[in-house]
Amino acid sequence: MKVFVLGGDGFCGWPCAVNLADAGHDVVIVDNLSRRKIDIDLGVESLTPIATIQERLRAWEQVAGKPMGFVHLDIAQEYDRLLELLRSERPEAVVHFAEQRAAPYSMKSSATKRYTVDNNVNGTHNLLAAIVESGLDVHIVHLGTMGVYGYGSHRGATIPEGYLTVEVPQPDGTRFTEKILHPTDPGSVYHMTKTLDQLLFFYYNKNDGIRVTDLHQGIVWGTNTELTEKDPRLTNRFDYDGDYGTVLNRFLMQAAIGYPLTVHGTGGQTRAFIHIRDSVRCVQLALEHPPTSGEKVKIFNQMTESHQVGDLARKVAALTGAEINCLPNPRKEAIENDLIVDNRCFIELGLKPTTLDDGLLAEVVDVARRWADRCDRSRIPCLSAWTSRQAEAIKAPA
Ligand code: NAD
Ligand code: USQ
Repeated sequence: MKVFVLGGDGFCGWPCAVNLADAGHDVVIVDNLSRRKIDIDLGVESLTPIATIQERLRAWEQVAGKPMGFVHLDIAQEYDRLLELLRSERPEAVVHFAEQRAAPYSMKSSATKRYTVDNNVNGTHNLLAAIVESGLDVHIVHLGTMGVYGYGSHRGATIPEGYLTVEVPQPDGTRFTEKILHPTDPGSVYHMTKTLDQLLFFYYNKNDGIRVTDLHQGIVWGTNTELTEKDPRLTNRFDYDGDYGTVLNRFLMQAAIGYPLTVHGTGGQTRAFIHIRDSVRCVQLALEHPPTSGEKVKIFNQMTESHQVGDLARKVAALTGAEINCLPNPRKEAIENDLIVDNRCFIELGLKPTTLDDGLLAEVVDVARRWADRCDRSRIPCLSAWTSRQAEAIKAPA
């Protein structure tokens, strides 16, 4: 099928685009290359050397024997071009990765808060409005986040796949049950944009019958897939800096260069994780199992394991001999939380998860140690603070 991959030059989008092309789909990447520009603004680079999008596409054509399309377009700013592209290419599905995805970057300043809201909310809304205006029946597969449910206490309850069944008491003492979107509890401006996306999907699905699958994805770890390993020019990015690096990949890189693992607070935060290979597979499964006409938004929890940050640090330390450093937390977040997640939709569709135990060591040896000399140690600390109180705490001498 013809598929647009919005944000297909990014960390999750690139291996996904390559995988869909390999599976025989006719892939067009749509990206404004803003992520590469943010690297330049921040003065950081992916730990792995990444080729330009043009080199990536040339390499893919040589490896696969057929080309992938690319359109340089800003989905949040260029509505008319987006509409025209939909009309001319008539995709059957659009996978939507094209958002500013770092929570710390979104909390850096009022400028980055405003950019994150403008970019993410406008981009998603433009896509929905353009699909309606085009009159096409396009299935949207959106990359959302587990963070929409929040990381406060769920009092031991299992987080369902998007919808919660509630009982509503009536004045006459009777009760009725209702399935509602799970209440949201975002922990950053970035996470808040994902909760707004959810409402946009809910509305356009109800009003216009747009078919949507919203993937509530956990923290992605790892770097490459079998396909991106086929040519050095296909190598995926690996972020390690204090804004874009996510916790487990940061710990793996820190262990590789002998930098004490940067645990925020006591490390009692529990989060959901998924390997990049499984993320790619889940997107393909979601595309191949679209909602039927008239079906409400499908929501899948795209994660395979939950771990406490402190436990992850201890696991990586046991594997590598790294030291652990508990730092003042730059974020305003619960010191500790429970996280039990229902992810049976993907398991029932046949996902075979890559576990931490299977993949950690390979990632340290093959990626983090291999590229260790490209790391700029001065860019490791997380300096984006959630409030002035956190800013003071991270500045205070240890
Ligand atoms: P990324 O920053 O590496 O990639 C995002 C891509 O989208 C970039 O190539 C960027 O240039 C592009 N983009 C951003 N705004 C755009 C716009 N207005 N128009 C066109 N292109 C635009 O991020 P990622 O890690 O690949 O994440 C992709 C998606 O998956 C995001 O929506 C993110 O919220 C979600 N997600 C990521 C993770 C993770 O751990 N990386 C976890 C859960 C969910
Ligand atoms: N943390 C540390 N040390 C570090 C970095 C982070 O202890 O060096 C802690 C944070 O304080 C937080 C947890 O690790 O408690 C997770 O942080 P993260 O940066 O790995 O992940 P997060 O900010 O939640 O965002 C990432 C992606 C985002 C995605 C989200 C999925 O950047 O795009 O939506 O993971 S989820 O966490 O499930 O909401």
